[in-house]
Amino acid sequence: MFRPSRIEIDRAAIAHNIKELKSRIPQDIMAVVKANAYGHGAVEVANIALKNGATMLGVALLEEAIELRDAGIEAPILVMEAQFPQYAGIAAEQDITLSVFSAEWLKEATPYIEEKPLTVHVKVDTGMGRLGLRTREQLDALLEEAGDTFVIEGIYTHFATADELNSDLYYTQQERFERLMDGLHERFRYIHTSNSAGAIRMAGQDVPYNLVRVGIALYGLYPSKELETLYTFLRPAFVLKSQLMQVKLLEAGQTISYGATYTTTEDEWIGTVPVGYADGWLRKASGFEVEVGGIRCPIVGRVCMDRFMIRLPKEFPVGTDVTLVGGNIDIDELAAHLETINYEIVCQFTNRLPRHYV
Ligand code: PMH
Repeated sequence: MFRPSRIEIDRAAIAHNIKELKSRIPQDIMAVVKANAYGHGAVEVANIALKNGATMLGVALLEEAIELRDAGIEAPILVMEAQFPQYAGIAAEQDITLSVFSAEWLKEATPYIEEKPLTVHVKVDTGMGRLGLRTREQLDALLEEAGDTFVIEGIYTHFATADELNSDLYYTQQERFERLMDGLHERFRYIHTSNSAGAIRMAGQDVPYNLVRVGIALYGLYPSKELETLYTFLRPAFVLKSQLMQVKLLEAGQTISYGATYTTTEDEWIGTVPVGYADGWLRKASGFEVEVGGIRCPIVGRVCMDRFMIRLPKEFPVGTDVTLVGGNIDIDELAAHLETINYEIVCQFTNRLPRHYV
């Protein structure tokens, strides 16, 4: 790799986060490593998580599950996004668990399943309005359809507002789920409702759930500011760094970048940083700050495809480290500047930025 720009993933932070979670909750932990482990690297994170207490992995796509199997990972993997029934056999062959929510799907998938039965978790929609069955009749019909072709191993739902402490919907969803489950708890090996926020909120409560699906907390980030008031043990694992590629002194009246939106007002030291919007460092980051030598420096002018410029307080040598995310640059502060959430920030960086595991 020639470019100095890189994402550094702190393995010890991920191990710490999962161990700390494990010490607080009685449930088994599914490490949610979809979307390349929220940009952190799926295979690497899966291995760290499994080594430190997770017993299952969660992904969105069948492709993502196969990537983990191809890397030699043998732990159970749940695909949480719906898949078309014609791919059921491929999942069964590789011991990949799919999410299902209708008897019709099972019927359509049956001809594609050969020797090995397909393991499934039933997805229940209790208020997210996204995926899942909504009535007990639909659940009963699905259970009836299963036969020997399917192992109905689990059932689950997903909260829309677990990260909002004053949301009634969070409790309404739990009530709906329990109403639907009436008398059926023994039927399933795994019953799960919680993401990171739900897992922590339920810590210490006596709940009939034995698995949690943990994504953002694994990466050391908080699902929301409100949740940060409940627990503070997480350590972020994600750092984005680069180095100064050019440093120059411009006199007053010089313009910077496309559209010439920034003009120097005095003699200014300007540094060029080789990360741009093609790496996922968005144009909207213009006006935000990065860190050079412990000092925060403003991004001046528009972010380009491959680079952007910053105003330095003094001359720095070419090759000086620049921190874009992590260290003194809090990811939630960047998220606020970009009018988004930390989840979207870590997912947005493209594969042009190499991931280094430190
Ligand atoms: N379970 C399901 C079904 C999910 O979709 C997600 C995250 C998680 C668990 C983990 O959530 P956490 O990262 O808050 O712990 N899914 C998404 C999503 O679809 N958009 O943002 C996060």
